[in-house]
Amino acid sequence: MRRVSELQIREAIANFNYIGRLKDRRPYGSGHINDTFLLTFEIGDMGVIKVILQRMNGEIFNNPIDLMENVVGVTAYLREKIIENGGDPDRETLNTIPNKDGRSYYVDSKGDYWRSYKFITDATSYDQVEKPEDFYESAVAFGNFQRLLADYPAETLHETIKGFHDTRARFQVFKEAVAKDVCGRAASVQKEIDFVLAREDVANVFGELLDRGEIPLRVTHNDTKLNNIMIDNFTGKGICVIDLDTVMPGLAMHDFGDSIRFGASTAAEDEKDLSKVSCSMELFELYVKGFLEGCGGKLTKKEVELLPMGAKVMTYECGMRFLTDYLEGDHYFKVHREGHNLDRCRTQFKLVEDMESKWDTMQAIVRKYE
Ligand code: ADP
Ligand code: GN1
Ligand code: MG
Repeated sequence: MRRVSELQIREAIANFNYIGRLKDRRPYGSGHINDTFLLTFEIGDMGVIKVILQRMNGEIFNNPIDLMENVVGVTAYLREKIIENGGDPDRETLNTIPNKDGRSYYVDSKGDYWRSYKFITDATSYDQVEKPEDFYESAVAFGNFQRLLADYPAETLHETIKGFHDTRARFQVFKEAVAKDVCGRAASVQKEIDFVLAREDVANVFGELLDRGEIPLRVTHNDTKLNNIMIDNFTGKGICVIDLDTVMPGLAMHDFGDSIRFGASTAAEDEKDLSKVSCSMELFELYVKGFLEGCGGKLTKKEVELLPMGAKVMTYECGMRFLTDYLEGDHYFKVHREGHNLDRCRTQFKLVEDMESKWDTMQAIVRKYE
């Protein structure tokens, strides 16, 4: 995606319904997809207020209007549920700030789409688990999110990225990337390529179960990494699920699995020293417990049984996506150094291997909470 220019940022700021004097503006967060800024305004003598401004990634999300329709629909629905439950709708769900025409997005003169959210105060999004309790609370919150949306009219949701977690289809895309080898990088990563090819069964497992009607589609988040949840700085509760770009019909096991891949790892997603990377069974167990509590009995026996498989499939898929992007010249995920996507791919494959060696333990843990 083209770098965002100074002029574009100024234009966007001028076109949202903000008041007060802009005091500070800085790039924010560590998401791999959108360009996020934190703006601080001073409103007369009333003090300062922060907001989030984002340029949406128009290459990845090619229909930002549909996407924002999903976000507005889901957040309005959640808002009502939160109010019913006596919660604070300004902190417990995202709230869009309209542009000057009253729309939930602004299109700038370069054709890029922007949106703005109220800033969730006194809460943190973590890139790695610092306290195990935070991970447990994030599990409860992601489980809750799924439960709260259980009756959301799924047919009104647009598919913002086609086949987002269709691992079978991603396997084919990966093979094409290897065959084309546009950057001439394939020979240097044969070991990683072989790792993917040797596990085609992992790519197929959920597609086959869906084909046979053995698992249900639900409204899911589809990008449940730890930094997509805000943890309250005082209570330690997971108060708000953010990054709603990929809320679509999907699999409960994917939401569970993506959290494990990112949060139960003992190292960062881009750690270069693979000896530091493993899947913590303590964190895995905490997440199983929290997620099932949050889901409140909504999952079928089969879905619960398949949770370890969800962790393995999502970790494998993510590693394959990083490797595909590396082979294609790093056009999808933001990279901050040479070989960044390859480093990320390697941590994911190390995690998959580690899960394979701990498979019986993972299954035994899930059985404890069935
Ligand atoms: P990406 O798709 O690039 O990951 P996100 O929507 O997840 O974009 O935003 C990136 C980061 O910005 C988040 O991880 C979080 O730290 C921060 N963030 C996003 N929205 C808010 C918000 N409403 N309040 C506070 N922080 C936010
Ligand atoms: C991206 O947007 P962000 O940074 O929360 C990606 C996820 C990957 C993740 C890997 C829309 O998530 O699917 O699992 O990076 N989101 C999209 O860290 O592709
Ligand atoms: Mg994010």
